[in-house]
Amino acid sequence: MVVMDTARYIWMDGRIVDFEDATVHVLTHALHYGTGVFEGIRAYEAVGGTAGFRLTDHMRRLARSAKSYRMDLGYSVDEMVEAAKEVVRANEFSSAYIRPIVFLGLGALGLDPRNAKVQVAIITWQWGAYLGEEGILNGIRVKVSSWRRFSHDAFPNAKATGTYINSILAKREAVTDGYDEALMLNSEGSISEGSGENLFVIRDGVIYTPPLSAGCLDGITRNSVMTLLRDDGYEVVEKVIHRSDLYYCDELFMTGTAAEVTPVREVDNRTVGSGRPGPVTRRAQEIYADAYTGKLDEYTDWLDYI
Ligand code: PPE
Repeated sequence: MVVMDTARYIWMDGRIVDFEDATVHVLTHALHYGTGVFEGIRAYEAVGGTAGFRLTDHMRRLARSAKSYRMDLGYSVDEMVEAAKEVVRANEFSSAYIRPIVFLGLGALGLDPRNAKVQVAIITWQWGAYLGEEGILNGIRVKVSSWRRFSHDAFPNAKATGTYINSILAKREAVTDGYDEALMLNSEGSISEGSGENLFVIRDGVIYTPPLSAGCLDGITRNSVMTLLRDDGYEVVEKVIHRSDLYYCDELFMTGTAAEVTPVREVDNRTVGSGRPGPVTRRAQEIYADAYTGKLDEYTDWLDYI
């Protein structure tokens, strides 16, 4: 999946180090308890040069995630943005996936980690189509997982490393059963999100997505796509979505930094719409790509040039 040897340099605790030197100790608190927060950002070749798409917004979310877990990031959002740029430049990437991570290191084990040192790293690598080239072109097959999404009142709405074991259970079940991706219900039984993506449903020309209270991540791609589609004249509604809504809809797609806009062609062995990516999905893919490549003047604020 991730071709780690393409990145020669990693930013770690304030400086660029060689790939081989970006290591941690086995007593790292986050290894034992999942006490980390992270981000995923893509940088693209855009009009005017390589640019991180909503890089600053991602670093803001990282700072919020850290705060919610009482971790002192130790760098400002601007410093984190600069560090991300620095590591992409050091690796001479013209496009890249960027992974900042903030985690508790050495100094304490046990559940009161006040003495554990906060460590910060920014890794970058080349990451192709998250759900496969074929998936982004023609759509993926998903199944509703038997694993529920962790409840929104059990964890802050943050991107924390530890919570991903819930997504991994769902993803592995889906892949083992022959599907591309898992969709998770929340504890109330309504649709929350995919293992690593938000979800959009289209019916009779209206676009629906679950509200944050359904327990989904406050996705930056979700937010971008909602804005772009609304500005394009579509009605986009945040609404509780049930499993059967997926069976009766015209189109379905998933969004995420890694997944971008990925069409869904089948849910629980039922064909979605015509079985081919529909017009709204195609339009969402098109305007999202135009936005991240800097082709739309209205959204150039979303680009942080590297
Ligand atoms: N929900 C989850 C659970 C999630 O992990 C992601 C991103 C999203 C929604 C979409 O969020 P955003 O990227 O802000 O639009 N998943 C990241 C990591 C995936 C991974 O496998 O690692 C990503 O897309 O970078």
